Amino acid sequence: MSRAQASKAEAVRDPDEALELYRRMLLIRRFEDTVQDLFLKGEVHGTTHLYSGQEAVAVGVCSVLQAQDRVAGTYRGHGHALALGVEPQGLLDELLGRASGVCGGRAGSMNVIDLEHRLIGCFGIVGGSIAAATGAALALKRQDGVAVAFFGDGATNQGYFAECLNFAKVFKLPAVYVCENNLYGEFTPYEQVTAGEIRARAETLGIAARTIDGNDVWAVRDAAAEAVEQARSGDGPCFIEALTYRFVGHSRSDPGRYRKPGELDEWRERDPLKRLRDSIEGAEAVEASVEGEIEQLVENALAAPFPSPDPDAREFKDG
Ligand SMILES: Cc1ncc(C[n+]2csc(CCOP(=O)(O)OP(=O)(O)O)c2C)c(N)n1
Ligand SMILES: [Mg+2]
Repeated sequence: MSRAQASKAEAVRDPDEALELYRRMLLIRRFEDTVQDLFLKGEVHGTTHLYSGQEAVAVGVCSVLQAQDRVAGTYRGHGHALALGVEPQGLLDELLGRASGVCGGRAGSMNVIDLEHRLIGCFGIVGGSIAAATGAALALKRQDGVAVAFFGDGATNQGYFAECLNFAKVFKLPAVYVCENNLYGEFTPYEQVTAGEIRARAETLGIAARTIDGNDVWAVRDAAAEAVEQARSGDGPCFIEALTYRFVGHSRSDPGRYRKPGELDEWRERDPLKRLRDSIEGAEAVEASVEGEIEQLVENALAAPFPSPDPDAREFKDG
């Protein structure tokens, strides 16, 4: 059986769900390409940390969440936001510092919050999302909700990580910890700064943990469905280590010269979008529609007004 046939055989999945997962991943990819273009034109204020390459993680996890659940993302958070259904126009306007941005143009790329779409925040502090989601899980315990923390491999070396996982386990909190292991913390290969297996750090606390292929959206979705169900049922927190890779530099100024020779090409072979595309019908129509959407987003964002310079003026809805 060829690889394409094998992936087609696996695709006894709901075709509508497959298309929706593809649409969301593609929206994130094209959104990030567009942010980079706009950044180079001087339109994006502050810095950016793009999510390109890691789309399957946010999309797979967020696809199994319910309305009462909550998510904390990182500074690489455009993907987390879009996977949750944050309006792409509001997000792009935010990055361009416009009053119509989801935070009134005052948060920029790294600190987006959109409570209406379950996003309790994106955090510039490495590991901040772990603490925020743990706190949310404490509240959600009474509301049948689950809190998800997305964070990187580097964040597992922060004090928050040990403190919060311990707290969540002891108090059986409905939290799902999703470590996006993209092999680097900023410019440092993770194995140079991380002792042992990341997953084992959760396991040693008695937290159910697994390592999955984070570039396979179905693997992510299935692992997340199980973890979220366990957390919701009152059995306490779960941990997922999703192995993935970022296709671009850490942030705007990083050409990624520390990558091992051939590494980027190898991971591009495992591009989560390509892998899903091989197994679905109707991808072209989705691609045309996302392309049109992106063009419109850019036109609207560039034409949108900036906020008032008055720091007390609030153009956005206070959550
Ligand atoms: C507490 C803290 N320390 C250092 C930094 C600087 N910093 C920003 S991103 C980053 C690397 C984090 O790596 P990882 O957690 O693997 O996430 P990734 O960037 O790979 O998504 C560092 C050290 C920070 N923002 N916050
Ligand atoms: Mg990392």
